[in-house]
Amino acid sequence: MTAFKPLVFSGVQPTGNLHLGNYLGALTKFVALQDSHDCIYCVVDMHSITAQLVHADLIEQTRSITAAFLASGIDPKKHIVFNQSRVPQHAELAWIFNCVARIGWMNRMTQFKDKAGKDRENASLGLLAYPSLMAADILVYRATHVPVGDDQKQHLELTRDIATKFNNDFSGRIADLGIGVDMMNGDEKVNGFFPLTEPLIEGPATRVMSLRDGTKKMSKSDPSDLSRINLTDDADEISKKIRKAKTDPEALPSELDGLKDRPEAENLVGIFAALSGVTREQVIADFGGQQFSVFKPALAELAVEKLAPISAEMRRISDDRAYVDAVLRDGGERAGALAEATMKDVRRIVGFLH
Ligand code: AQP
Repeated sequence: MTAFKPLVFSGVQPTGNLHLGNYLGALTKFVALQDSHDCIYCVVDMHSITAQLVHADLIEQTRSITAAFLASGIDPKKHIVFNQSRVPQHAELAWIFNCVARIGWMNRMTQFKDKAGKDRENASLGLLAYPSLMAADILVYRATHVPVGDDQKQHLELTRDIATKFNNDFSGRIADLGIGVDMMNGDEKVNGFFPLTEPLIEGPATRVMSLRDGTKKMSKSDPSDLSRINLTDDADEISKKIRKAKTDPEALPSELDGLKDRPEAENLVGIFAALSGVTREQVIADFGGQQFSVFKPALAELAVEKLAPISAEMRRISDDRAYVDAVLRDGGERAGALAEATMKDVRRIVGFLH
């Protein structure tokens, strides 16, 4: 069998307003990859009930994330946009992966430790198994590339571990059925059913930090709204949040090295670089030696210029609920057909009688 066809998959949880971190860490990459790859972008509503079961309006949140995808420039005709719960094959494969993965692997996940906090015994079983469902999201399409922020790196390593173990555990069946694919695992040539998916984590803003604490990542669930710039914020809110962003009293350094141990300054420089499409070195070349009283207004102006059109487009698309629902329905049908084709083989490999 020939090599895996390059395919991009990624997902975003409908757990709140999308913020600048989601935009720079994920959405801008989703958009850029559309020209070179077939892409599947998913609103992962099943993931959103792992940390908190009951949401005020999960359906509206799902529509809102979809509107953000479309407003950012994702083309739902050329590619696939859908919500996870519409394609039950994700859950079916996740169950098999729950039996492939080891509890020790899940216990080591830093996101689980962060989200479960001190009361681990009381966290949902779904939160522990989150990476198994994420592996299923990706591998049910046999996706080869996943654009994500840096926080998802560990989950993607686990996705490769699950694929490797499945390929090894079922190597005999895969060979008997003749449905293995040759691939490279490092320098070693191996044969298996699932690809060893590559994460795509690069650029100056793979981990955008909170505007209130440069050591914490910008997050939808941070109780302080001042900690993040939401894609729905208007120009005044964006400017206010950047003005109030925590910084130290020093001017910006004249060398990139001078940002070490200055997490807030480093974060704002990274955001500027990512929004303007230049390197952090270039930002330092332009603003080195300047005070934040000069840098922050320039950053605010840039952020408003880049985000205001997306925010306006999001509002326009959100008002057309029928269109958003039609995109998800159509995407769900196309995704479902692809997922079912994979699951037909997976059921044969595992030995389920159908
Ligand atoms: N701060 C960030 N910087 C860069 N990328 C980020 N991503 C999230 N935060 C940052 C990337 O955005 C994509 C979607 O994330 P998600 O909503 O599925 O889950 P998350 O990582 O748990 O996002 P949040 O905002 O932190 O949500 P909560 O507060 O609900 O946990 C992913 O590619 C992620 O890497």
